[in-house]
Amino acid sequence: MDRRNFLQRSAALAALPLIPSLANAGARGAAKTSGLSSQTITVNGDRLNGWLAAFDRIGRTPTGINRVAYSEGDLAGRAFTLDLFKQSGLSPVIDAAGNIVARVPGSNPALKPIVIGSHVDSVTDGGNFDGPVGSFGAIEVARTLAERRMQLAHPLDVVVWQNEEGGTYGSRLWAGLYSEADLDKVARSGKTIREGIGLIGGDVAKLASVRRKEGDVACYLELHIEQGGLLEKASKKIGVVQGIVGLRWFEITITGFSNHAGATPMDQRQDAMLAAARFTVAVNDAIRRVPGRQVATVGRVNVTPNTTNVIPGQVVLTVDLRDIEQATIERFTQQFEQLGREIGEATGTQFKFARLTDSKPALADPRVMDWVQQSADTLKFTHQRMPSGAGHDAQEMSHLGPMGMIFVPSVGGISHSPREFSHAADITNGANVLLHAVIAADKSLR
Ligand code: HGY
Ligand code: MN
Ligand code: MN
Repeated sequence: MDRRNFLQRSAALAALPLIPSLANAGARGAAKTSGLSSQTITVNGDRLNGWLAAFDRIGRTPTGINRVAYSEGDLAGRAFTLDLFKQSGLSPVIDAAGNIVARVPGSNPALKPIVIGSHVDSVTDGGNFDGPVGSFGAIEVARTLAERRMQLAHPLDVVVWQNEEGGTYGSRLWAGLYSEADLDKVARSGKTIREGIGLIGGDVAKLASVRRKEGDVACYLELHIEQGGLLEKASKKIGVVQGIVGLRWFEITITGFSNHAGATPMDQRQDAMLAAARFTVAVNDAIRRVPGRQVATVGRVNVTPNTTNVIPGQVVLTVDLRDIEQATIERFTQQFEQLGREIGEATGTQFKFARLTDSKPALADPRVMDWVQQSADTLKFTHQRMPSGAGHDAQEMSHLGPMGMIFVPSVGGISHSPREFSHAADITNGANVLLHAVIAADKSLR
């Protein structure tokens, strides 16, 4: 199904009849999970993909999807998502961190919750699938369980994390992986994290109330598009994620001296742009010189005064450094700082390194990988185990309990782009694997 008729599956599919609230499923004596055989249970793929088709217009601009955290597009995306929760009989609340959380009671309230979810904020000029597939897939799983009157033993928390793209803030606030200084960092929308949390309905004064510690989560499962091309290349339907790369974002301020572009001889310049250009090439060379899967990207550059006839006096650029090994990240951090000193020396400029965000590499729990794999086998979907080159809230959630992720193919391996696309059938497959993995986790973790 191509993009055009994907969009024709209008919101009408989404406007489905309301069902009584799930929140008091227990009160209505829902059948326990020993009711229907979980073999027969499947999600409503048309409904799920209808939601995604309707969501495509939210925050869409001529250059792509812009639901950047704390922006108008994000607020609209969160409002749409809250409506989906309610349409699906869930009772969402905004926690102090600004995450959207809905709890479905389990038959044994003494058990820790199984948590499923993802995010709905996007990068600048991004796509419609990175985040919403897992967020709406989680809502669909909860709705399907209720419609089939299957109550888990564990409570089930459906979560839409805030500001995943700016550094997995919503989940880091649950896991306590942040500092007070982080809250004053300026997000892509121009608001600080602190301002953003207030804007989306959180309460910075009460962040302690969302804090969980290791063992507070029975299991975390996240459905997500692969954002790479491995599944498509291998013609596999499901990715069983083994681990998520660690990532470190630097903001580097290079200070030179603004001067006249015509009257300043070439050997008397402190050209911040020249230093930035040399540094960008040197970072790329350093990363590629060593065999491995490490990656580094200079993605954002701001030049001051950014004027044709003035030698740039300042450049602020970012580096996104990732690898599955933390030691590799540390090693390249040293190398980049050394390059800054050397290039600064050679160009008469100063390099100042600041850390924007740091997420540690995280391994999926072997049991959770097995539940995902067994679910794919039950549903007869081909699958392969694989790493995640993208960062996810799941890596922060791995500090609170056993974590696992389910990948579905990205067409052409494209993501963080308006050309990001995943087929409806693949999305439905992923949601069905999530559903069965949740049921398996519930049975095994009792
Ligand atoms: O940047 C990432 O890897 C993720 O999409 N936030
Ligand atoms: Mn994502
Ligand atoms: Mn992303």
